[in-house]
Amino acid sequence: MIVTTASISSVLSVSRTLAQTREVAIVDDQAKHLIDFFVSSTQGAGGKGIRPWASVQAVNSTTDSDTLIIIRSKPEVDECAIVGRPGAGSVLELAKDAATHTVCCNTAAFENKKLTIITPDGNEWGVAVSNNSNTSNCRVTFPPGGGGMAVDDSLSRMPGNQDNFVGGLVVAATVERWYRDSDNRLIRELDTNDDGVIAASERIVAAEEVFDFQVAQGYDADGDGIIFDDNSNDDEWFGNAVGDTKDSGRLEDVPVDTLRMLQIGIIVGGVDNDAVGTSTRRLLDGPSRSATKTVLRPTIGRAFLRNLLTFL
Ligand SMILES: [Ca+2]
Ligand SMILES: [Ca+2]
Ligand SMILES: [Ca+2]
Ligand SMILES: [Ca+2]
Repeated sequence: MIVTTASISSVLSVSRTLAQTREVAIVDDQAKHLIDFFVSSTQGAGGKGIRPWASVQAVNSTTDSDTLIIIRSKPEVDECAIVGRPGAGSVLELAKDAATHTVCCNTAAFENKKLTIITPDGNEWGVAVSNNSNTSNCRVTFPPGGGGMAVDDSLSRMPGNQDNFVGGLVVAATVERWYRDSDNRLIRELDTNDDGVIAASERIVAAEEVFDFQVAQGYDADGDGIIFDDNSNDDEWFGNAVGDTKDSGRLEDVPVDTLRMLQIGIIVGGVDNDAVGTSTRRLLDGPSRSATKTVLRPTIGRAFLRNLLTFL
């Protein structure tokens, strides 16, 4: 009897282990697919005059998941040079000459479209929806005006004087926003019709059972070609250590164009009825995440911003 009982329990234990191994493999596979997707997405962000440091933006939370914003130029719309800011208000004048007149003065290309307005060095930018594009005088308007262009502050890094955009570029762009909601879902918002509003159809659930989503930004602050990482508040990564702030340690006053890499991390969970107790995991500077009867698997990917090669 004793031998039999021991045999049965060891068989049970083996099958429990197999089930857990299988669950871990499935969850790891899901996490890997998501991370591979984010690494290639962020490496391909930007384009045209949108610099990498403008095209991938992270909104860091110290208590919850982060938000990742990816801005991409539209390949089918030409970028246009800004030649003036008539009236010092919400109107920009674009280049017109024999070759580009029909492109840069094209109402259909710029009216009611989300545009990225970029300073000549690419280090300051505004994202705004133009409500009017005038074919005859080649001007685009960013309402409501009243002294300046109205931009989406959450995406923009505006110059002190909007005249500094003159000499820069206007680029048609799409904006994707990724975040995790309170139901452990990874959400993607994409304003496909460019009206500045996210409709229900423009919000999709990309993955479920996502227990955390974290983004860290790597800067080569001292220009030595290395992004120093010791998982602290005094390295060259922002968002990799609990309590990280940009103005702690060596990232204080770091220029925006020293952004070189991202870390994108995700904790994916899978139901595991054989699991005993509560599993707890933490990722980068995120909070501890706990779940019962669940396998929690953290995965991190690193993306080198490929478009930098164009600008260095
Ligand atoms: Ca974070
Ligand atoms: Ca919309
Ligand atoms: Ca460095
Ligand atoms: Ca750090």
